[in-house]
Amino acid sequence: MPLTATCKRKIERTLVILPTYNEANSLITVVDAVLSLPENLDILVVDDSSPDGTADLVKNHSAFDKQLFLLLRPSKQGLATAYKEGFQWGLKQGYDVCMEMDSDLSHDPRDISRLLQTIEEGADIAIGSRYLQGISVINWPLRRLLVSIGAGIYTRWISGLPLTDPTGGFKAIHRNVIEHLDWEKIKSDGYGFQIEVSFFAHKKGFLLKEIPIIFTERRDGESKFSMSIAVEAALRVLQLGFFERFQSAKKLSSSSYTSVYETGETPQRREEKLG
Ligand SMILES: Nc1nc2c(ncn2[C@@H]2O[C@H](COP(=O)(O)OP(=O)(O)OP(=O)(O)O)[C@@H](O)[C@H]2O)c(=O)[nH]1
Ligand SMILES: [Mg+2]
Repeated sequence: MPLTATCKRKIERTLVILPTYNEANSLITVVDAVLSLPENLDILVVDDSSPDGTADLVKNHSAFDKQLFLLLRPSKQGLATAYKEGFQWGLKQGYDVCMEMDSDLSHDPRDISRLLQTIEEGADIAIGSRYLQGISVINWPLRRLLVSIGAGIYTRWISGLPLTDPTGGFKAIHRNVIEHLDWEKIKSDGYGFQIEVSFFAHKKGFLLKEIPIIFTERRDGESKFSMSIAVEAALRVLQLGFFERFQSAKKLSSSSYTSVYETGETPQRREEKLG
């Protein structure tokens, strides 16, 4: 559905959630870049007591407890729960939009404005895609690139999720999605979380829109990517695929489900329906 001016909605407060585990070398550069944007954004760092002292850098920043907040967890608990807790914090504080972003400078803070504009134009989730205009990834080893591209093809094929970059982690999410998503259905600890959020939001009738971004390999710190995270995501996608087939079978028998792409619903109408 083309997004039109009639779908425009106002975003007053946005929270950028930055999960961190040992990101002391890059975090403050990311924080300062986000705070310097004209949108007047707030930041929540969700740190799992990083041994490198990432949390202390947050506490010592001049914007701490004004525009920069810290959720400190006692131990490393994974990306998924970091975002889940961050979203709930954002809802309680009354933010209109919560953003997901890495703290390692792989995501360019200057792309935040375009993601937010996409939400203003009517999308419920705006996703930065590395594969919307060819391959826009800088400095990744070939093996990592092939894993990412393969994961995208596999996820689209098995689950039917219509995204060019279903594992991408640079997103703006409107609070309606956070309020209405069935969070207990989201099981992954790692990257599968990104797929699950988009999958269940799409199934619920929310409008997902991708915009092109350029992704740059981290320059500092260590990757938390692991084969176990990739396997967890692959198995979860299989389950989602079964879920999808089951839903399609139910749809054929009851004709009850229509996606937003078919109905052309506006966010306002969906809000009425979901509210
Ligand atoms: N709080 C918290 N943050 C995490 C955890 N695992 C990863 N992160 C953060 O989540 C973001 C994404 O993780 P990355 O390791 O950069 O994952 P990636 O971008 O796919 O892989 P690389 O860039 O190759 O490292 C980074 O900001 C990490 O510091 C975790 O267990 N807890
Ligand atoms: Mg990264």
